Amino acid sequence: MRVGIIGLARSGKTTIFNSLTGSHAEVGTFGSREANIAVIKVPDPRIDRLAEIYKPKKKTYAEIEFVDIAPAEGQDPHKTLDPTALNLLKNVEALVHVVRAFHSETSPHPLDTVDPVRDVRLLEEELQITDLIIVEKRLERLEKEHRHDKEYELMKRCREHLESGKSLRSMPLDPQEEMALRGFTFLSQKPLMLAGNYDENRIGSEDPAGLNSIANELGLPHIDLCGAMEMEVVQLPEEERQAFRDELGLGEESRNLFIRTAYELLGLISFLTAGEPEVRAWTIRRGTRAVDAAGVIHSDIQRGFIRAETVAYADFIEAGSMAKAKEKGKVRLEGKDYIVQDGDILLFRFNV
Ligand SMILES: Nc1nc2c(ncn2[C@@H]2O[C@H](COP(=O)(O)OP(=O)(O)OP(=O)(O)O)[C@@H](O)[C@H]2O)c(=O)[nH]1
Ligand SMILES: [Mg+2]
Repeated sequence: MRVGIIGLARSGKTTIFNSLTGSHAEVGTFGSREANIAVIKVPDPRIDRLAEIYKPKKKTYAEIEFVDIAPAEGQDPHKTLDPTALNLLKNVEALVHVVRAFHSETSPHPLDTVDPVRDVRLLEEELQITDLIIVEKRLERLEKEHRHDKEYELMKRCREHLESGKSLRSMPLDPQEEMALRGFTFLSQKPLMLAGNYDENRIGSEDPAGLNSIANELGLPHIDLCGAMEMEVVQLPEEERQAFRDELGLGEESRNLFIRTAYELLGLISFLTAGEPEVRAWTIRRGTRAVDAAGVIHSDIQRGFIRAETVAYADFIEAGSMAKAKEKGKVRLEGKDYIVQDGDILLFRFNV
């Protein structure tokens, strides 16, 4: 699972990237052209528990790769995306928009004033326009070929939707249309979460920046944090972190909380595989069919899919072992179209 971190210049993207991944990428470089990339493990007590039971050779957590995008130097300060960024974002499955709500004289906002609601609207618009350009090109092409088919109708709907100032993620699609759009990797269709980056003294007060209301208006999930402080904490030696957090009244380790929240808010779930060689969590989007989940492990398993032997994590733990879970009738055989649930322990039967 790959997540892109986007936002206006100097909104604290790299700072938050560092605090999430424990990296030490340079902050305040004002548009360094290097994207920062790091992989983190998603904390998951279910994996720890399954590993105690199976004593596997290998224990593998779900992973999220964060890509920290840097806006190009010298470009329009209202913009966050350039060809390099667009290229990187093609392959991300979800987006975190870092919205600046902190004030800093040494590192001023590129638009001079701190106005999170404006920034959210700006970036939404940028994503929509980026998609609209692709849609229009495609429509031109289809018209030239006199193809007034289903795709043509779908593209026209996309155009209308985008032109009315809405992102594609809010456009209802049936599974066939979903498939038809997949190849375009539309940015405004990717799940997006807002991360409000606050001054330390304002975090926790009642919606100081209006982010709550804009998030609600646009139907976007949203969290608040203080990037600068989180980064400081993460870069401390582990044994000093808690004392520092207590001193600042920061509460529990918010890095893990952020990761789990991001995971949920972005509509991600894990299915599990368990055996002696490996206990492992795999990331999928909520609503994924069993046959597509199989493809996350290997395309052969997807191609040759027969059935998925399925047991819910809680049922498995309650039964105590796979044999007992079977005895109790908790292990089901599911077909291709079964919608995989968070925590399903799956064993795929396939034939290639
Ligand atoms: N006070 C305060 N300053 C912050 C916070 N987060 C980031 N900063 C400062 O803001 C400046 C920009 O932070 P970066 O993390 O480099 O921002 P960015 O979005 O990656 O910037 P670009 O990559 O240049 O677009 C730095 O000087 C940070 O120290 C915060 O939560 N509070
Ligand atoms: Mg940066």
